[in-house]
Order: sequence, then C-alpha cells, then structure tokens
Amino acid sequence: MIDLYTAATSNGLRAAIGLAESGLRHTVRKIDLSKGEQRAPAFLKLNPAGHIPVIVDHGAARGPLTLTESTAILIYVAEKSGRLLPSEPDGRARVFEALANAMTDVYAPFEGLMHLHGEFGDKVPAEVAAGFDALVRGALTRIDGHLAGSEWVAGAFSIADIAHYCTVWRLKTRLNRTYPDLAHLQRWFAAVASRPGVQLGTSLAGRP
Ligand SMILES: N[C@@H](CCC(=O)N[C@@H](CS)C(=O)NCC(=O)O)C(=O)O
Repeated sequence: MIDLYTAATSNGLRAAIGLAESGLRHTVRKIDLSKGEQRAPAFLKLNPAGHIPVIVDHGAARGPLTLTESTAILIYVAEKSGRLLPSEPDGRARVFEALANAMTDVYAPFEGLMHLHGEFGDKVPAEVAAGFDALVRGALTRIDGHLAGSEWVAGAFSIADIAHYCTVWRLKTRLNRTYPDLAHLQRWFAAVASRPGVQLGTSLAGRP
C-alpha cells in the first residue's frame, strides 16, 4: 500500500494522476497548504522541505520508502507498476526527454509566473510576466507542432503526458492561460482529461 500526501497543485496532481493511472493500491491524504499543514512536525518528518507531494510505499522492496519530488514519484510508480513507461531503451529515452522538457522548459517558467502572482496578486506587471509567458508559449508551441503528427507527447500515453498535462491544467485553472490557438495541444489536453485515471487522480487531489 502506498500513502500519497498531496494537494490540488500541478506537482500534487502529477503524483495523484501517476498513482491513479498506475493502478497501484494507494490512499490519498490531502494536505491543506492554506492552513500550513505542510509545516506540521509530522509532515516535516516526511519531507523537511515542507512540500507536497510525498509518497510512503509500505510495500517497497527494502522496507518503507518515503519519496518526494513529483517527477521521481512518476518514475517510481511507472517502474513499480510496469505501466506508463516503455521497457526498451529508445522508448524510455523519448519519455525521459519529454519529461525533462515538461519540468524545465514548461514548468520552470510557469513557476516563475506563479511566484509573480503570489507577490503581486492580480496586479502582476505585464512587462515582468511577458518573459515567462513567452517561454511557456514557445515550449507549448513546439509541443503543439509535435502533437500535429502524434497522439501523445512521446510514443504511447506515458508519465511525460501526465507531467505536461498537470502544468497545462494549472496554467488554465490558476492563471487563466488557455492557448486556444494551439489546436493540437487542445486536442491532446481533452484526450488526457477524459482518461478515467486522470479524472480519478484529479478528483482525489481536489479542486484548485
Ligand atoms: N520540485 C518539487 C516541488 C514541490 C512543491 O513546490 N510543492 C509545493 C506545492 S506545488 C508546496 O508544497 N508548497 C508548500 C509551501 O511552499 O509551503 C516537486 O516537483 O514535487
């Protein structure tokens, strides 16, 4: 059994969807970030950084495993379940390439925008946000181009789709960035959103 500690953020959703799509048995424990539950002593024992998501796998090979970092959690549940990641090196390399792209070229500038919103609320200076927005749009435009000829971001549906989806979801639900002109990205987003595992993970992590 795996315990997931999470909340309705892009990182929290990444782990919740990964677990739901993996089919591994798990429980979801919601952490209320607005109430500071991530700084409670019991939670800090799991992750001294005070960040969700965290998993505790009570059935890990060498005894209970506590794991942080949404990307590491995605890879762990994919490897443990044998789903969401191809077995042959070429296919795995493509998934890891897309995963790295999701976390560095899309998530990182998105996080910059989130920090600006945290600092300025609705009054984010447009000229300051513009640089981050351009980086996110540039990366999403390249993914849109790839999706013009492919159903998913790297071969079959994988943890790379989950990683990208959660940032695009949060761009929409938290920052109202929807990219209606990127038609292939829209088609892909709707396809990911319609998957039962994605819907289950989203409902368990909760609304933003
Ligand atoms: N690199 C980490 C980032 C985790 C993270 O930043 N979590 C945020 C929510 S998205 C958090 O728990 N913030 C609580 C806080 O800063 O107090 C990951 O990918 O899991």
